[in-house]
Formats: sequence, C-alpha cells, structure tokens
Amino acid sequence: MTLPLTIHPEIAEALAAGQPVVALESTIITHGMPWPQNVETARMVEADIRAAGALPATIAVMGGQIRVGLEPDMLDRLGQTPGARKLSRADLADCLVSGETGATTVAATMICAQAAGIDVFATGGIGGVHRGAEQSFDISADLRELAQTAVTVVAAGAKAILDLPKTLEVLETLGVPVIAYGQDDFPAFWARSSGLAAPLRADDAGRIAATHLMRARLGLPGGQLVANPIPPDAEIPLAEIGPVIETALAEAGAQGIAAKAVTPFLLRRIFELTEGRSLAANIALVRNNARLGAAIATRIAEQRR
Ligand code: PSU
Repeated sequence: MTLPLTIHPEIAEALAAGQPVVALESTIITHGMPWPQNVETARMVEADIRAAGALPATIAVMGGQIRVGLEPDMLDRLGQTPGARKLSRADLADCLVSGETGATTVAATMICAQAAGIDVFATGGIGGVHRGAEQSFDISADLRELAQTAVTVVAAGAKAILDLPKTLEVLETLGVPVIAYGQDDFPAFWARSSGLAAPLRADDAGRIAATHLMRARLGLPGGQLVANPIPPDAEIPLAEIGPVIETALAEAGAQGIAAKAVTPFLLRRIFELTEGRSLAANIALVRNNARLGAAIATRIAEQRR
C-alpha cells in the first residue's frame, strides 16, 4: 500500500536535488478569500516564491490523491469549488477515501508537506484558541500539529479574531517555538503588533533555518511558528480592526456559527465590514510570508550542503 501522494515532477526533481521548496495551503483559497481574488492571490504567491529562488508547492486533495503542486487549471477549479471540504488532521484520510475535493488547513498542509519532504510552509495566519474557548473548547487543531509535525510555518501571527494570549499559552505548553521576525512583539495578522511579546525573536532567515535543523538534530518532534508582521503600508492597526472584529464575532455568536465555519464566517464579514481593506491586507501579508518562507527554505538548503 503506497501513500496516495502525487508530487508535481518539477517539485519532485527539486526535492531530490536538495533545492528549496515552499509549501502553500489551499483553505485560504477555498474558505479564506472570495473568488477571483483567491486564485489571483494564489498565483501571485507562487510567483513571489519563484522570484525569490524557490519552488512553490500548493497542496490540496483531489481525486483521492494528495496533490503537491497544482497545475494552473487545477488551481482555477479549486478556487471555484464552493463545496470543497476544509481538511484538518481528523478528516484528511476520509477525504482521500471519498475522492472528494478537499482544501488543506495549516494542520493538514503540514502533514502533507512532511510526507512530501518539504521543510517550510507559508500561509496567512494559523488557527488558534478562539475567544470564549473556556466555554466552547474551540481550539484549532493547527496548534497541536505544530507540536508534532516538523515543518517550519511562516504566518503573520494568529488572526486577531482569536484569543491571542491563550493561543500563545497553548503554544508554550505544547513546546512550540514562536519566533517573531524582526521585532519583539507577536504580530496580530492585520496588525503588526498584538501588544504581546513573542517568546523568541529572529532577525534573519539563516537563524530560523539553523534552529529548524538543530531541532531535527535534537530529535524534537514538531515545527516552528515564524510570526512575520504584515508590511507597514498594508497594516490595519488594532484600534481600527478591533471594533470590526467585535461586530463580526457578535454576529457569529447570534447566528450560532460553530466549529469549522467560524473562521471563514469571520473573515468574510470582516471583508464586508472593511469594504475589502482586510482582504488587501491579507493578500499583502501572505505574499510577505511567502518571500520569507522562500528565504528560510533557501538557507535550509544551503546549510544542509
Ligand atoms: N490564513 C489566511 N486565511 C485562512 C487561513 C489561514 O490568511 O483562511 C485558514 C488556515 O487554513 C487555517 C484556518 O488552518 O484558517 C484556521 O481554521 P480554524 O480556525 O477553523 O482551525
């Protein structure tokens, strides 16, 4: 029985030659952004990684296979498949067996990246501890995945729709290194700072690559979370985005939105309430993370030689 894993030949060749590859997720395409900006962004992010000297590997589940690297027509189709499943660790196998189309979240993308031999993955923001988790117990499976799958994840921190202090606490409990890039504060997705200090800081990609490799030498399971602040010109400060988030959260509560539907609902409402500004910010931060991901993957490849 072999793994149902189809790696694009260009990516397979690069991996075999020890060249840098950056994994990308697909939930951001199907559930995180509206069409057509979702597909346009996915393409720009892939181009950004190529321009930085690495290969992009967008991951999704299609036709009973984990696809690592999508052809342009596959990306198009995925971006227009409203019924695509949102896959995490718990439902990846079920989707592969059913043959349905599934988009991978941070957790599922980490699992697939590791299976393909990819060290670095760039996304927008990880899932975390939802506000009111003391009542709802809603904690994203992304956090546990970071504790057990050895992939370095570049994100703009965690979305400010979450309870960020509790998210940092859980990451600490799980032993996940949280490394702020170029600043002391943990970033809050649309905003450069959450007002909370990150446990670790790195000012260059080489340092992050070195700790990735050192963790492997130590035999530590799990990955690193690199928290890369949104570029200053695209930032929406907390004072501005905060009230919008409160409104969206109140609506989600009133409508009984729960579980997997919460994050997509909030992202869509915040997009509507900011008249698209949150989406422009989201696009800018994902591209910024892709460039840093490419730099880290490049340094890892160099340091392995
Ligand atoms: N980053 C974005 N937009 C997104 C996501 C990340 O810019 O939509 C997705 C990721 O796939 C992440 C998911 O795993 O949001 C978190 O969902 P949840 O809170 O249900 O675990």
